[in-house]
Amino acid sequence: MKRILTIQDISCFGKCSLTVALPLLSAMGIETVILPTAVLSTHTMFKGFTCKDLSDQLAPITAHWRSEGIRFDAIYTGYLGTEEEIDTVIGIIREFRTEDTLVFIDPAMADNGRLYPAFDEHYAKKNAELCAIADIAVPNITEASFLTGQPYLESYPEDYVKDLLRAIAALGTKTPILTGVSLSAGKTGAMGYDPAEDTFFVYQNDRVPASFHGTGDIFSSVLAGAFVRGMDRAAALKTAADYTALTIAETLKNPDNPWYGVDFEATIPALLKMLEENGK
Ligand code: PXL
Repeated sequence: MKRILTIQDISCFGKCSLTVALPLLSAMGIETVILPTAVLSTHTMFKGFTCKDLSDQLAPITAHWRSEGIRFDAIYTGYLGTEEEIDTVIGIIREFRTEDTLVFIDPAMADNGRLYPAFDEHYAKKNAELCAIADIAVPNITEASFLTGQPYLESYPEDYVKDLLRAIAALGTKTPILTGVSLSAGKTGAMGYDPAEDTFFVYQNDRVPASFHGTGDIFSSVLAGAFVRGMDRAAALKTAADYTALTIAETLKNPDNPWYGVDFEATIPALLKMLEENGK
């Protein structure tokens, strides 16, 4: 069985970060090791959330793993609370990475043109250092603009997306994949760039007209899992994008749908079918 390490916070209530990554990756048949960076009462879109930073636990936990000889096929990082934590995580990746380890970075810090409440531009630049050592980094357009210093545009031509992708590759990312990319009216999806081949790859599906918190974590978890399962880029992007869209659509059917997250629990059987259909 493949084994992935995911490094993110636990937002106890709110359906994001580890409470999404762990169930989805486990359902995908991947042993999922967690390294919680902080425990929050809820995600930071709630007012009055509590937060206990666990940064001082990262070194002793990983030192123990090292003494046990534990290895990972992939390391997937999500929301990280502070710049110091990013430095620690860079150290952990350097230590545990082997030639075969997939380093998958989701620089979760911003959306819709704005940084999340806990972050500033200095933090964003620090995240660029993490993306620099990624095999795959999956910023959305807002995050990509903060990472690269390029302007944020709400509507854009395809060349804008390509420029952002090239700028992320210039940071050092081997394969950048931009999420939330809309290349025509009513469509949304992702576009990636292979700097070695100087080629772009893209997947678009119908936009479900709603936006929910945590959908970035759902997309990233499934995409990371799909790559770990050995899917090629096209199949991995399609699976992650289709699953996210389906999950948003299912959530909208729920008359009491929660604003703070999506009903991904209801669509796990469909995800397993998608994996079967892709032969992985
Ligand atoms: O979904 C990303 C995320 C993860 N963790 C925490 C967050 C957010 C987004 O706001 O606040 C604590």
